[in-house]
Amino acid sequence: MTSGTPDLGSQLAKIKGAKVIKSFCYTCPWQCPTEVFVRDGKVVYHKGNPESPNNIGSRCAKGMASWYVTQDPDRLKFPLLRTNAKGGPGQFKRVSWDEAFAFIADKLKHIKDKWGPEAVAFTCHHDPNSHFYWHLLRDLYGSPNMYTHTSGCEQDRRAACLTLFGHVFPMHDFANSRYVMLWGMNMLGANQGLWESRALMEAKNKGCKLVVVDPNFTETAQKADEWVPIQPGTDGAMALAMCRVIIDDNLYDSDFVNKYCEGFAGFRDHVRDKGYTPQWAEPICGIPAATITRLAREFASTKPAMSAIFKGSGYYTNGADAGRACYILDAITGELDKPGNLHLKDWAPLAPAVNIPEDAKGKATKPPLHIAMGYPLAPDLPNARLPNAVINADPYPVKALFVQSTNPVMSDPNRDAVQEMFKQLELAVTCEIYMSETALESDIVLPETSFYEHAEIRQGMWLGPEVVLCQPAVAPPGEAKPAYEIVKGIAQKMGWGQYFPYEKWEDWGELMMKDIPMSLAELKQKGFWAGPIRYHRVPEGLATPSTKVEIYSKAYADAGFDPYPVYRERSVKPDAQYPLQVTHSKFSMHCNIVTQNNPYLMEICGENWVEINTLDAQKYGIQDDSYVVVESPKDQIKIKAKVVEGLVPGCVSIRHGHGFGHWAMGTHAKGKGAHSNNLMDSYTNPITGANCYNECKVRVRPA
Ligand SMILES: Nc1nc2c(c(=O)[nH]1)N[C@H]1C(S)=C(S)[C@@H](COP(=O)(O)OP(=O)(O)OC[C@H]3O[C@@H](n4cnc5c(=O)[nH]c(N)nc54)[C@H](O)[C@@H]3O)O[C@H]1N2
Ligand SMILES: Nc1nc2c(c(=O)[nH]1)N[C@H]1C(S)=C(S)[C@@H](COP(=O)(O)OP(=O)(O)OC[C@H]3O[C@@H](n4cnc5c(=O)[nH]c(N)nc54)[C@H](O)[C@@H]3O)O[C@H]1N2
Ligand code: SF4
Ligand SMILES: [Mo]
Repeated sequence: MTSGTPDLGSQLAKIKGAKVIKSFCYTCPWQCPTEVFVRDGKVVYHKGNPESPNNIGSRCAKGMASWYVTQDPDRLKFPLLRTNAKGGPGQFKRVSWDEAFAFIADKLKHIKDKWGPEAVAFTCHHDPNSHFYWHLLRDLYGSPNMYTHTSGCEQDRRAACLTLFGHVFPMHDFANSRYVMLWGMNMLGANQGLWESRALMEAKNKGCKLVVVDPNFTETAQKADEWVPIQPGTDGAMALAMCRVIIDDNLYDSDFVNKYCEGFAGFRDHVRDKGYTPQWAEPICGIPAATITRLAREFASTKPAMSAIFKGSGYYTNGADAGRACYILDAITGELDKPGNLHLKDWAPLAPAVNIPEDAKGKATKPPLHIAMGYPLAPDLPNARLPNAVINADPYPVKALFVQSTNPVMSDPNRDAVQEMFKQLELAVTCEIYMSETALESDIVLPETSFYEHAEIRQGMWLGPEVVLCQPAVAPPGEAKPAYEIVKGIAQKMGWGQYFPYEKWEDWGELMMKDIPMSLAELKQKGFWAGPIRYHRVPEGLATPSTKVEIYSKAYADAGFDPYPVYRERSVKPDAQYPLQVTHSKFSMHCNIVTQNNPYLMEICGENWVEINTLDAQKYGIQDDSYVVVESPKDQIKIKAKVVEGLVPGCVSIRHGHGFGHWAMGTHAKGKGAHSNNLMDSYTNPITGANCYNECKVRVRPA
């Protein structure tokens, strides 16, 4: 629904006396600002906040269906303590919050005494209010191991952005672009910000050329001017060959590279010395040399332009340098942080919600896990290596894991290893809204509130600096609590209650907003604060060690890696026994492992499937819409097959999100679809620590 469109739903809700609460949706990580209409304690209607630049009033199907979470009888309602031995699905008894807090505090004290604070790690996905846990476990307790699940997500992209641009999460200024090249980034399927998807299509309507490089003919590829059906795991070769053409044809921006880039001359020699030509790349990528040459020339001579990645070029052991190479296209053409480019957004100056005095801070005696594991360049924990730390005390013992809003048993590669890890942990605490597969492996399960039931103030995912707010709209189910109350409860049992003095969420909300030019009261009325969009930050100096775009990375050289991106083959390639390459992709109608207990979304998309090309389907006797067995050297699954034309022959695309016991207690999710994460082993990108879900070969046969 856009502003200006007659909005009968909201008029009706107002007539019927509903209260309107400004909030945001957190069904997927893009947190669209919303208006939630509440009457008699129930969500009766909700829509996008029409004033917000993030979604301009619109929402996606997942967001629209998300109100169900407030009434889902399968939600966790009480703290649950495990009563049976670890190693099988948990049996639990209801305990009071007081007992739960005391149990956790006792274990934490014991673990710190025996193993040190670094034996406790924390991980999360959507990180709803996770910073409260960090104040407790990092600042006071002293663990350096506060992580998120990024290695399962955009870890390669994040590492490339940090290395080259000193920026953790650039946005995309599609609206002003005239040439957009997306490497495996499915904006219109697995949507990122709704404003980004809209801006991309509006730019296209104004004549922007959209090129999608992806083995799969995705929703975005279907809307593109050109689909480049690349062989999986070979983006690095194509991007480096494009760089070579741009350099050899003198199409690079010499002023920009001289002033603002570190190591351009060395890079020019590097791509020549290594022989990275389109002719070299053709047999690797399966893309004709003439096409690579033409795309390079088009890209470099159309301005403004953007070459962007998300996870498509990642998920392989060679994904780190592939990502760097795709972004170096932006750097050498001088297409960075100007209108229409990759955008090095400013962050809002949000202050901490909790201030722990220096003299109260706990001290770690060991380095953070990612450093100790040998991944100094990893922007987050290489979480496929965490089972090894827990099971083998390598690099040092890890005894406790807090898991909030993430489901590693379902989401990380090699489910066997993840389950074994949970078996070995002395303390596994899962903070969830459902009895997830990970909760089932835990010692204690804490019911958290959903974004309809708690407050949160966070950075907005828009071009300018932005703050977005969600506010409690309805009461939580049972005794579910928000993270800020859970942390306060544990802290009190640890003897640290005085550091969490807030009585209501507005108390910490005021603290967070102190440097934002908007009061908390105004934020509650409006739902967001947005500052001005700025461009042209490169000449001001970037947050890299040299303050320039680091095409040459000294950090890489110091860590023993190639300072310039190189192309190497990935680790696992199909062979005679397992002739098909696995790739993964997401559903437009679901988000990850979050939405499969929603009956409305399950009605549209009730199970996941594997896509296979017509030629391969013929070869292996696979019928469309029939069930097949997908078998890797490690495991096998039974899953529905979709026979498609638009997929590079020789690879399959497994749609992610359903399957396994998922959720153990979710009526609508249980038993639907198949879970592919035990097909692959625990491959980790050697530079960034990213999970390599696509390092996996399979064979397929009718079930
Ligand atoms: N509707 C919906 N929206 C979502 C999500 C969701 O589950 N559903 N999830 C959210 C999250 S957590 C994320 S991280 C983003 C994900 O956003 P995307 O990364 O855009 O989503 P994926 O579907 O995982 O896309 C991966 C794409 O990479 C392609 N690919 C695989 N191998 C290669 C390769 O070697 N080279 C290239 N060029 N492409 C390759 C796949 O075919 C697939 O199209 O979306 C977010 N938004
Ligand atoms: N095979 C394969 N594996 C993948 C992917 C893939 O494409 N293929 N995608 C990867 C990507 S990009 C990502 S981002 C990860 C995502 O994997 P995870 O990090 O596991 O995150 P999600 O799947 O988003 O959500 C996990 C849990 O959060 C819970 N949850 C939802 N809302 C809340 C809340 O408000 N509070 C709390 N406490 N819990 C909540 C849900 O019940 C769910 O169990 O998976 C990765 N794994
Ligand atoms: S894009 Fe994400 S945050 Fe926005 S409405 Fe959809 S699910 Fe919610
Ligand atoms: Mo993700």
